[in-house]
Amino acid sequence: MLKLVKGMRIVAATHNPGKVPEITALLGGHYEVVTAGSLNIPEPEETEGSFVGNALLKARHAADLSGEVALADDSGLSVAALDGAPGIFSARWAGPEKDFAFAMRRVEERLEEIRSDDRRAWFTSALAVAWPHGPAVVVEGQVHGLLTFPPRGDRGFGYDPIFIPEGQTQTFGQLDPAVKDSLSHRARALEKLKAALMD
Ligand code: ITT
Repeated sequence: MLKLVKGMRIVAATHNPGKVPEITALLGGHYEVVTAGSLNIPEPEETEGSFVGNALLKARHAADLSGEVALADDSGLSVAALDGAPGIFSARWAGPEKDFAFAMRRVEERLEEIRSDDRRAWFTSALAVAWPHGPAVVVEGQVHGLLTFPPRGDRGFGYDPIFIPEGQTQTFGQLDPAVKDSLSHRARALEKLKAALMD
């Protein structure tokens, strides 16, 4: 049976510095987390058309190159009025400079262009674990909420300052990281992963 054994080393197959503290906190100190970047594993091209596909691709790439178990996250913001955009293109909307102030303005401008006042949105995280040249497991979690403009707060990363999760009045950019980690898309995906792979 596939299991993640406590204390083992897991390669976090991400090059996004915003995700690393969240993944480390969510793994609850039970595992030794090293990043793909620190092992000089290059970032693969995300060629799949879904969060699940890209998470599997990134985990497989890091596991095969490192020879260790790897965990990858593929995630993004989907806006109801924009038919789910930016979705899997969330990172790419920030351009090569990874400018998320620009990406958040782009979301606001698109909503203005179509004159929509529907502010519903959700984050998705697909988490994949792959064994080197072996099997892989993937799960998905979501959190729904509302967008707000202008951006508020300087915590978190990416689109956090424009997203108010259901049941809260502040954005992920304002909330304590522990609150985000208790209800985020990534936390919900990790709950499923724990049920599947952890004792
Ligand atoms: P890796 O592939 O190296 O992990 P990346 O930034 O390219 O890094 P993704 O392809 O999964 O990762 O892009 C996800 C983007 O969606 C990310 O850059 C953020 O802008 C956004 N995003 C995902 N989770 C988020 C969160 O919890 N808060 C804010 N924005 C988030």
